[in-house]
Amino acid sequence: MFKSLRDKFTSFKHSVGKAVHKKEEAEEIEVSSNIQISDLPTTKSSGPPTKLISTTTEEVTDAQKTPSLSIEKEKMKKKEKTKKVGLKDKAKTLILKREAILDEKDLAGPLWELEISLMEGNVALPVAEEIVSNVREDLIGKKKRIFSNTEEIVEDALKDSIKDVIRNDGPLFDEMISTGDKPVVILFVGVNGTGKTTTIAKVAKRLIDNDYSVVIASGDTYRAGAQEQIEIHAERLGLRLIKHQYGADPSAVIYDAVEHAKAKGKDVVLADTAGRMHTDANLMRELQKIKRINSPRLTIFVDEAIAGNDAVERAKQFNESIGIDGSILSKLDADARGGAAISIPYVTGKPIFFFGVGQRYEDLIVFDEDWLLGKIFGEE
Ligand SMILES: Nc1nc2c(ncn2[C@@H]2O[C@H](COP(=O)(O)OP(=O)(O)O)[C@@H](O)[C@H]2O)c(=O)[nH]1
Ligand SMILES: [Mg+2]
Repeated sequence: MFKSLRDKFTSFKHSVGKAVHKKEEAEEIEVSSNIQISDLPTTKSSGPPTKLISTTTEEVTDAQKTPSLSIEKEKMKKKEKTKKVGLKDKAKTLILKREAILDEKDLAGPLWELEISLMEGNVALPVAEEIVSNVREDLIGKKKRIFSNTEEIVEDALKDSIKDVIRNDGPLFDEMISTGDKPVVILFVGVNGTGKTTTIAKVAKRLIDNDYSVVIASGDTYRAGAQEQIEIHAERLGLRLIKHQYGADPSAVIYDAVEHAKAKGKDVVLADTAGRMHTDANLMRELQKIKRINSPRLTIFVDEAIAGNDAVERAKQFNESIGIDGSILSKLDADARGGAAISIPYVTGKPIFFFGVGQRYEDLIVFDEDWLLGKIFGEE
């Protein structure tokens, strides 16, 4: 899960680390050209001489900011200071104070590499651009203490920018179920084989565990075996399944399920539908009809993480043509890249409610930004 993104982010951290290092070296050279050998300690201080030269960076940098000061004056000042404070102490304080300021030029290479990496990790282009621009804004011009951990700073910038693109302030799935009129009708849509039916069973199990009563509508009246597949789940979970013949109008099946739920005082109707391509206008119109007749509280788009950018594009198209309230991304367990998980919320402007992470009923994870970031950045 997210291995590719994790590796790429690590490589970005290293690249920025190198840029910082290069900057340090450049400063050291500038500094050393302003210092006479007599300024250097002759005692066995920790680290090679260049390290100690670098400890005076801040002083010299400050002096450089005041061009009116002659180099001679700078040297005098430096010598005075050196006398007052013991060399070792001086080294310590100055090391702690030393800073590097990254500019656009330092980061151009690493940021370009980051954008390519994101796209290779299946992050959609506009999302990759947004992340890169957030990271750029965060890192450039900031004074970074050299002795604070560069990688940590970069990781924080990456995390913040990812949080920004996945942020959604809409109500959570559980809130939507617990509030408002019953039954809550939830329509599941998406292309074929992405995990809609399995996801419905997982969501049903979760609802039952939370003490809701559930009815399932067998709205895939098209694909051979679809009704039997969902029937098995309903039996296992002890749920009532409402179904018609194959070829029947799915709007009518779902309508019956809603009527049944109303009559029996059930809390939730989970409505399956046949998979369809977002490019098939007729089948998309069928979904519009289902929505018109049954007014689902939630229309949830289901797709598989392994489809990467295709899943992102489909999420966008389904949202534009029928309007979705959120997504569920299945098969995250089988996806090494993970870009779709970051891209879908941004591209649709709608939350991801759950991740599917396996074939068992309990392999359903409530979307949580900290969980997602933890997985991406390799914290357990
Ligand atoms: N590894 C894995 N497989 C899944 C997950 N969700 C669904 N599947 C499998 O994907 C296949 C297609 O699922 P199905 O629910 O029939 O898809 P549908 O055509 O969209 O209804 C089945 O073999 C499922 O067991 C998941 O989260 N992880
Ligand atoms: Mg199905």
